[in-house]
Amino acid sequence: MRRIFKTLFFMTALLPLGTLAKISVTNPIIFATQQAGEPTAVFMELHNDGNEAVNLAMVQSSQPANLVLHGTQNGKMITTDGIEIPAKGNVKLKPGGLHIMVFDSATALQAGGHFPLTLLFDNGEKIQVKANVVKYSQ
Ligand SMILES: [Cu+2]
Repeated sequence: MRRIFKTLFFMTALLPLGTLAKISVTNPIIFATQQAGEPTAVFMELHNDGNEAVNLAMVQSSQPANLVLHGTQNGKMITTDGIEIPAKGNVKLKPGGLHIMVFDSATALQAGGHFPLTLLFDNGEKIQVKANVVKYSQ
């Protein structure tokens, strides 16, 4: 009896996560900067296990900075309202394409460090990641 109760409790505890966690993130990176305030960008790969498209709607950081979702059109960066991750699909944020722009960082970002991010999706999911600060490269 006791064991059943334990098992039930365990399953119930896992259920909300199992039904919600559709988005996952791999290889989040941000380019290092020489000084505070120098614009930089975050890249990563987003995966959607769900049956419906999900949009990355907003990004925040516990570190003071101004974060904006950017796309690229005709070689120029443009602000975008959301980054769509197709159902059962992936989106790669990469230089020259979609990215998360970081303006007005209060500190310079040194290679080897981390930059904390909270990704907010329009399905209510919220994912915290630590982007690895890497040397600038194309
Ligand atoms: Cu940009």
